[in-house]
Order: sequence, then C-alpha cells, then structure tokens
Amino acid sequence: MSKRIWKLMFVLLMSTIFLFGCKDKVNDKEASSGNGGQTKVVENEDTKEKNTDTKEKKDTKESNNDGKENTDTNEKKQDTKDNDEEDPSNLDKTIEEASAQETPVDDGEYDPNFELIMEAEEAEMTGKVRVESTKGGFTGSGYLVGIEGNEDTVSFRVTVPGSGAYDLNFRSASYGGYKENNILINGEMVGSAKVEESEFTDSILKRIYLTTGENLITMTKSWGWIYLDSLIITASGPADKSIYDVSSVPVNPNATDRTKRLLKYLADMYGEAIISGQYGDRGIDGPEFKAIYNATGKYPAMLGLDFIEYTPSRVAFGSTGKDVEYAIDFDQAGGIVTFAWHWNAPEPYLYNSKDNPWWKGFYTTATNINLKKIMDGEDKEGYDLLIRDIDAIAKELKILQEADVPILWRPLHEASGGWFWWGASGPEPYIQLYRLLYDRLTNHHGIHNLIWVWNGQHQDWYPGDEYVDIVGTDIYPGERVYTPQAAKFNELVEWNGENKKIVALTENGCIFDPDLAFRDNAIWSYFGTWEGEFLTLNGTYTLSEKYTETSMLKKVFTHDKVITLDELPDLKTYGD
Ligand SMILES: [Ca+2]
Repeated sequence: MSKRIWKLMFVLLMSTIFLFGCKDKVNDKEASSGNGGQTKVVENEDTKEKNTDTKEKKDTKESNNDGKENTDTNEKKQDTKDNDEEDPSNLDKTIEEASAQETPVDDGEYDPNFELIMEAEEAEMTGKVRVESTKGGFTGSGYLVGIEGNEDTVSFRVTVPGSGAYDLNFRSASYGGYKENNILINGEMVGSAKVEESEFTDSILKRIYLTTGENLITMTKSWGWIYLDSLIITASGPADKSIYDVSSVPVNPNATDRTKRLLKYLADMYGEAIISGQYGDRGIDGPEFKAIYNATGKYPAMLGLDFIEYTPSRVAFGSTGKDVEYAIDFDQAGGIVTFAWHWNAPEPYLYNSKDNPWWKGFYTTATNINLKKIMDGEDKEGYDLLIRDIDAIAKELKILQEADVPILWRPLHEASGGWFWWGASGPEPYIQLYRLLYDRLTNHHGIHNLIWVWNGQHQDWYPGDEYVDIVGTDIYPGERVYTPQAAKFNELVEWNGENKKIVALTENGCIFDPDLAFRDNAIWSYFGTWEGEFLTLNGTYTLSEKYTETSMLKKVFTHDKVITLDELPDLKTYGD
C-alpha cells in the first residue's frame, strides 16, 4: 500500500485508539473539584495485606505522571479489560505495520526557524470544552474553558516541515493555583503542561519530537481548571550535548572510595548509555529480576530497595527488613544498589484505624503528624521521634558502609505531591528535614557511602547543590507509553544550580524506548521500574505486559546503549 494510505490509516487508527483509550489513560487522575488541585486518597479495597501488597499498590496511586494520585485503579483495570477485548493482537500488529511504514520514510526538512501559532479557539474540542472571550489578555478571538472531565479534550492538527525537536508552548492561565494537564502526541503521553498564574502566560514543553507532516497534539484533563489561549510551536534547534557534562564528585567530601568511584562511573556513562534498574523487594532472586532474566537473558544493573520495614513504627508492629542483606548480595554480584525509604510516621501520630492502618503510615492521610510544627520547634517530642527514626536507619546504613556497599540514597521522595507526610507541609519544612537528614547521617553518624538522590519533584523543593548528587523524578505516564518524557527531562536539567547534576528517572511504570531517548536527547542516567504489577503478575515470574510489552522489554535489556548487570565494569576499581 502507498505511504499516503498507510499514513491515513495510521492517523485514523491513532485517533480511534485515542478516543477509546484516553479514558483509561486519564481517568486515573482525581477529578479536580476546583479546590486548588487538592487531592484525596481513595484506597483500593484489596489493599488488605501489609508489606509487599502495600508497596506494590502504593505507587499506582501515588504517582501517576509525577503529579496526581491515581484514585481509580479498579475502574482503570475495567477499562483496560474492555479495550483488550477488541482483539488486541490484530490491533498491535496494525500499529506495528503502520509504524514500520511510517518511520523509515522521511523526506521533510527540519527548519530551525520554524514557528507556528495556533489559536485554541480554532482547535478541535470534545466534551464540555467551549470558547469564551470575557477574560482579558488573549490572542485571536478567544480562549477555551471546560477542560474538566475525562471526555474534555482539545486537539491541534500541527503540520511541520521536518522531523525533529519542537518546543510546545500552551499559553494558558489558571483558575487559581498550580495546575497541570496531559499532553499527548498521536495518542501517546509526552508530558504535562503546567500553569500557576491567573493571567495568560507561557507553559512550554521543551524538545518534543514531531514527525514530518501532520501530528495530532492533544490536551486532556489531569487537573483541568485552566483557560487555554493558544499553542505556539517553535523549532527547538540542535540538541545540546553539554547538558551531560556534570559533576562527578560527591557533595560529601568524606565520601568513601567506592562511593566516589560509583558516582564517577555514573557521570562517565551519562549521555552515553542508560543504566537499567528495577525495584524488587525480594532482591535478585525475586520475581521481577527472574522474570526479566527469563525474558531477556539479562539482569538489571541496578536493584531498588526500601528501608520501609526497618522504620521503628513498623518494627513495633512486628515488621522485619531483609533489604540490607539483599543489597549486600547484589553488590557482591557486581550490581548497583539504590534505596528509597517509605518512612512510616512515628507511632503517636498513626491513626491505625480500619481505613488508615498503621502500615499505611507513610501516607499523609494515615497520620496526623505535622512536619511544620516539628521543624518550627512547636512539637519537640515529634522532633525527637524523627531523630530516633533517622538513627534507626543510620544503623542499617552503617552495616552497608561496613560491607563497603555504596548506595544511591533517595530519601523523602515525591514530596511535592503531598501524599506523603514529609511533603504535606510545603517545601520549607521539607527542605529543613532533608538538610537535617543529610547532617545527621553525614556528620553525626559518619555515613559516607551515600550518593544523595533528591526526588522532591518540584524545583521549589530543591535543598541546594551542596546536598544533592543526582536529581531524580518519578514518572508513570500510563500503560505502554514508550516516549522518553523529554519535556520533563529538559525541565530537570535546569533545576539544579551552577553545579550541574546527573538527571535520573528514579521510578517509572512503563519503560521508555532507548532509541527514542537518544533521538530526543533525553538520556536519563538510569531508570528504575517499580515492582509488582509494573512488571509481573501477582508475585509470579510471569510478565504482566500491562505497562511494558515483552517485545519492548527485550529491546531495552538487549539494547547496546542500555547497561545490564553483565555489562557493568568492576565498580570496586573503576577509574583506576
Ligand atoms: Ca486565543
């Protein structure tokens, strides 16, 4: 068939997928109630068991596309099931064939001076989206409102002369306070448009790849509640490779020899290759690692673990952690270890009720702890309890230090979302706590095997260059979304100060396509796929394929620019 027919089929198909599929891609966001983007947690009925079950489920809810909680997992599952009944194998095959026809032929020419202004009021709209013109400051004949529900979409058909990177500026204003909404290219999520100002202002997604000819650029509701004036598309120009020239020396001047070598390795690889990572609360012998090995013949280079079960308020209820042993085992196997800490709030602050049991104590909703009062000195007992908890984790970190295991340490993660108590009082107390944690571990306990991975998720929460080795973000863009999230990557590149830091995708659901990461100059240092359903089915060794298909998993783990366990150098002597 001719290229044109394939192209038409492809666009029609993508539009169809979008119309049927966008519901389950976007309904995992809380319906905003116009209350400034506040969210509330709606728990799954089936989160009955503690430990693994809690951990597996929690990130489904907490961090879809690093902004809002997924509050509707059950509905999402139902939608997925319904869609799957439309003979997915044929559908996938058609997409593959259409893509195969699409990709190689590209006779366009990229124009570095390209600029195109498209008025939102002339775009295609669905649902309750409508044109208004009473608010001042717009261009053209008006702007759009009504992006409030899952059916409410705005689509621009954008024709560009050549394939390449383009900045997409969604000129918009907020109804009040910070808002973000999903941006999709031909039905695939590529990032979020963000706006805080109440007057029309720029909201730019940088370096989004568009292909020669027509691209369908769609905004769907994440939070909603914005006025959309126009979309301005500008050629981004050539990729800047200097962004990968980063600091390779730990911020802690007393960092151990192995810690220094590990950061040097990460800095050397940065921009050249991507290090594969996988969370797995049973270590290298757990279902995630075995499932990847069975499918690809490779193990991830990095193991993600958690100090959750070492937290005193969990230990008090009988929890015991094994992650320190898993870390030592993986280090001996030649791998890289990263740790998060789902910090269960101290016992006096836990509701421990039917709806909010003790083991959900890291969630804001399960505790009445007030970090601001603690950091302001109003709650002295709370301060002492936080120190007690830090000291308990320090004990475990010391075991790892004595075993000479360097750790990519990612505490106080996803703070700006507010769903964890350490992020519930705003950036100021969070930054105070982050610095306290740094000081207590480094200077009081003498722990020097840590590479500090900051994961606050918003620039206002950055504690300062002197506390951060790596800037990380967590992105859950939906199911089988393989774009590398270049807009977010480019945003993070600019978050740190003069001393440039490595940027990493510290948690992900689906795994991005490495070819697209190199194409888009969004070469994350490493990725870390979350455990459980993001990879396997119900704790078995069977791949779930819900987020990443086996074909993509194979592509990623056998890719010549993706580093797996067998491809790591000897990290004990690296740099000699
Ligand atoms: Ca307009």
